Order: sequence, then structure tokens, then C-alpha cells
Amino acid sequence: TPRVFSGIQPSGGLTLGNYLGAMKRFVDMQDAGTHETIYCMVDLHAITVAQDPKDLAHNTRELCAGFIASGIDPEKSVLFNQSQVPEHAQLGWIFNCVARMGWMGRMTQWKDKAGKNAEQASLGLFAYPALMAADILVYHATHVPVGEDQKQHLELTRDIAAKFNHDYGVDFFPITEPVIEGAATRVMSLRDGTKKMSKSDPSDLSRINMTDTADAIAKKIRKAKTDPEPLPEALDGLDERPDARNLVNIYAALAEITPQQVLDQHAGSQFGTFKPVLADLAVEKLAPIGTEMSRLMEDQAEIDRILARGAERGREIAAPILAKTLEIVGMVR
Ligand code: AQP
Repeated sequence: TPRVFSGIQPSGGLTLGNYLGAMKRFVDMQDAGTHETIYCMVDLHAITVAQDPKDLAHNTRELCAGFIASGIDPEKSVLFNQSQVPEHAQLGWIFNCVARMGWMGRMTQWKDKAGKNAEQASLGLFAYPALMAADILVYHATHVPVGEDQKQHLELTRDIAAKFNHDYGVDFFPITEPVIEGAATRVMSLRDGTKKMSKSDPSDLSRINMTDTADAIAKKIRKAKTDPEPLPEALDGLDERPDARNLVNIYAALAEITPQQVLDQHAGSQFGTFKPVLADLAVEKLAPIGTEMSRLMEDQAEIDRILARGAERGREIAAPILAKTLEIVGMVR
């Protein structure tokens, strides 16, 4: 069976962006039963920017609770945190030696996160996409569900696989396919429809956290930035209206319909009418997940057991692929 791999950083709380762009689709791929699904809390990636150790541990467990509360079944999917499968970092090193400085320097995430102060950024932040390639390829995964922002990193993953295969004259690593689908591949900030909704935005009103209460979810949607125009009949009527388009896309993803179907139902509505309907839908879909996450967080020992068991299963797949890689490279075993 073909394999799916994807990960989420425990660098803060889960947002609606992570949920709609990634998590919800992870669940769909698991439930489709057509692929072996492997999902990871990428803690090694999280520390490419400073993390308080207590927060990192808390966020890793809470993210695990988020996976399970969203519908990931740790029996059906392989679910673990990255640092417990050391093969990721080991293959990551090999890929550091395959990837080129120039490739990494062109990554927009690197440019955005390191900004003008690249001298002070960690070496790990620069090498981030090589480790990400290792996360995927250490399982020979062929499909990677992600949000739009990860597209460039997945192209780099393909380049790394192709260069490795070429340099060593093998046909070993698969060329992976990004799976970027649905209405919410790029959920935008509720305060600025031109910026990605992000865990690290200083304004909490810019995002919906999966642990927000029903009241907080409703309030953030009520306060979301919009414009005074009614909803149009056709999608191109949203072209110059990023805030409006974002709310339509969020509605579509939550209701599992297309953005056009949202307009079919709500064309002519003002945001004063549309927002409460969206708020009700968001509370209906998200609040139970947040409640389940806090319930799961009451038994941390159980979460740790799930992660340890998932890591064992991950290693069973990853270890032979790493061993073969090292043999190809010429490392004496
Ligand atoms: N706004 C978004 N819309 C759609 N998908 C999104 N993803 C993240 N934000 C959105 C997808 O979620 C998965 C995990 O992301 P991540 O945790 O690895 O990293 P990130 O993209 O860096 O997340 P944030 O929230 O933006 O964190 P910070 O602020 O720390 O950088 C990925 O599949 C991603 O596409």
C-alpha cells in the first residue's frame, strides 16, 4: 500500500489553519483506508526557533491529543513525535549533504522567518527543509497532505530525492506528490486576509485555536475583519476581497461544501447575517474537539504511551530504509 506522511510542529497551540489545511485531511486520508498513514509531531523542527522546554513538552502532548480528538486513531495510523524516531535526524544529516546551500537560501519560509537577521537565525532553521525531506523519505512516503505554504518545501523534497538517486546511481527514493486540496489550503488571519493564519501571530484575535471555548470562537468570528459589501453570487466577486473570501473558504471547509455552494446559499447576505451563521457552524464543528483535547490531556501517561508505541511502529518502517541508505552511501555497517 502507498504511504502517506505528514507532520505538524508543536510550536504553539493548534490553529484552525492547521486543522483545516492539514489535520482534517489527515483524518480523511486515514479513513479512506487506501494508504498507510503516518503522522508526526515534529518536535525537532519546532526547536529551529527558540522553544521553552516546558512549553515544548506540553505542546507536543496537546498536539497528540489534538490528533486523536480530530479523529486520528493511533491503531490505524502511526502517530508519534519525531525525536523518538532517531532515523529522521540521521537521514536528515545525509540530506544536509545532498541539498545545496543555494536551494535552501531560496526557500520563502527561510526568508520570512530569518528575515533581515539571517546571521542570528539557527543553522537548523536553514536546514529545515532537508530534515523535512528526511521525515517523508525515511518512510518512502509517496503522498504528503499539507497546506499551500508547504508546497515549496515539497518541491525541494523531490529535488533531494532525485539528486540522491542520481548521485548514487540508484532508484531508491520515491518522488513524492504533495496533496494540497480543498477550500482551506490557505486559511488567512481573521484580522488581515492577506496574511496566513499562524500560531505565532502576536494577536490572538487573528486565529481560532482548537482549544478556544465556544464563546471565544464565536467572538473571534464576530470581530473578524470584513467589508461592507454583501456576499456576491459568483466566486470572482471575491477577487479583491481577501477577508470576505477567507470567511467563505472557512465556511466551505467546515461544512464540507465548495465555496460556490456557500455563495449559492448566502449570496446577498451582509456579514452581519453571515458571521453568526458561520460562528454557529464553527462552534458546532470545533468546540467538541477542544473539549475532547482537554479530556485526553488529563491522562498524560496514556498520551506518552501512545507516542512511545507509535515511535516503535515508526522505527520498524524507518530503520531498514535508513540502513539501506547508509549502505548505498558507503557507510560500513
Ligand atoms: N493558515 C493555514 N492554512 C492552511 N494550512 C496551514 N498550515 C499551517 N497554517 C495553515 C498547515 O499546517 C501544517 C502544519 O504546519 P506547521 O505547524 O508545521 O507549521 P507552520 O506552517 O509554520 O504553522 P504556523 O501556524 O504558521 O506556525 P508558525 O507561526 O510557528 O510558523 C502544514 O501542513 C501547514 O501547511
